[in-house]
Amino acid sequence: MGTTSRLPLPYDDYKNRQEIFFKDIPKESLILIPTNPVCYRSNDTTFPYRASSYILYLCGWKEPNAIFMAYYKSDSWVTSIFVQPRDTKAEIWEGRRVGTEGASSDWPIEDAYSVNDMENIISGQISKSEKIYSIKGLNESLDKIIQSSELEVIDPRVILDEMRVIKSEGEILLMQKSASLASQAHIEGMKKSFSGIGEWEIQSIIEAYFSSNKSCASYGSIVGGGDNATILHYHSNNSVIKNGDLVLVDAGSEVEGYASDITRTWPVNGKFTDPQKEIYNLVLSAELAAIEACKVGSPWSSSHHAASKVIAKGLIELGILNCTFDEALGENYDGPYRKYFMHGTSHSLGLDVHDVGGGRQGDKGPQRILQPGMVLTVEPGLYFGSWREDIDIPIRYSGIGIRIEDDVVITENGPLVLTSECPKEISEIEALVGQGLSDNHA
Ligand SMILES: [Mn+2]
Repeated sequence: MGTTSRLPLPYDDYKNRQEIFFKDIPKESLILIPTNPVCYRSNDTTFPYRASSYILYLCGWKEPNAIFMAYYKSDSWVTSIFVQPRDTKAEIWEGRRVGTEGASSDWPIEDAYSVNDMENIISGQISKSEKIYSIKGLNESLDKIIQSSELEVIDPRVILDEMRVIKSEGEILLMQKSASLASQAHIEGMKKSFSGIGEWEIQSIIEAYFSSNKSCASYGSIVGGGDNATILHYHSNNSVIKNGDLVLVDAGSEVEGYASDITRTWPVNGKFTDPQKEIYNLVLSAELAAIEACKVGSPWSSSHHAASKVIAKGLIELGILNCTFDEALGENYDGPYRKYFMHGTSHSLGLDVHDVGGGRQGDKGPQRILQPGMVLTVEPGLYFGSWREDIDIPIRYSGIGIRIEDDVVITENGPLVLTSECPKEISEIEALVGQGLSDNHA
């Protein structure tokens, strides 16, 4: 029969992570890391299950109702996991389970217990401990047991987040797979676009590509045609895209838990208009400058500052802003260019699409310095919603929304773009759009 899951990374990678994690934990502590709860969509039907990134990171466990536990005994840390036990009746309905035997033999964990025994076993461990390291709010039963102990509870994410910021070679390989898959999916979307296509149809082309490769979307795909591209988290995807309009597609896949995150913007009829070209090339220059700024030793904000400078200068040149460069940029990069470029340029990418480890270390710590193995997105954009009453823009740019986003690894040899298979030059895009259509759309 065999197990229903397998480890995406070598067994020893998980063991090493656990060891590094334990180094920061006092020996009289009990570690309890619950996974995500199952979420209901409607009545008794659930959303597709996704384990917590922390439990995936520590031991690769994908099934729900699990808790990773560790405590110090004699002279070493003992790792264990609570899992759903084998249960023919439940498995007939919900699917096969790894069970306790499978967990302790094939996963990087010494002992495995049934989750049905958690109260007794955890209470027993609590009585031998002085502190608890746990993540609250994911497992109600666990929270109750912990609360009744009256021990100090410390959030282990402070330690785990810093570990997760730097990706291993194995993780970067998985992220490269995820990025390549999403790049190909965007190319499929470009090839099958035509005037009058529905946003939902482009969404389905891209997501079909994910599922046909045993992957899934790492977040809700954004497909916005025309003015809809000027709404940053547009999710309706229910409008028809007119001849002459651009479509902005922000969609990424997940491979073995690791996310990719790509945005491309293309004309559905295959030809950029002059005003679209002007804005597109400005965003592209900003994106290229921001990627170049992704260097070891530079502050986290380097990519955003590089993109912002190009955008501010370009907006003046196009007559959209009527002021000096310094005024356009503002003292703290908060000048009027922000009316059209409202978001940040980069976020961390990893097990979570908006991964842990943002611009600062901890909440109020110093700005993070870019180091080899960090993976971040670079995604400047410009948005001229015709519906916006708060901005004044030349009519030729009204209704244009453009974002270009790639995934970048920081390396000693400069930025490595994981999404480089996905074209972004105007000539490359124009050559692709509509090329995969059958005759009735050509
Ligand atoms: Mn992103």
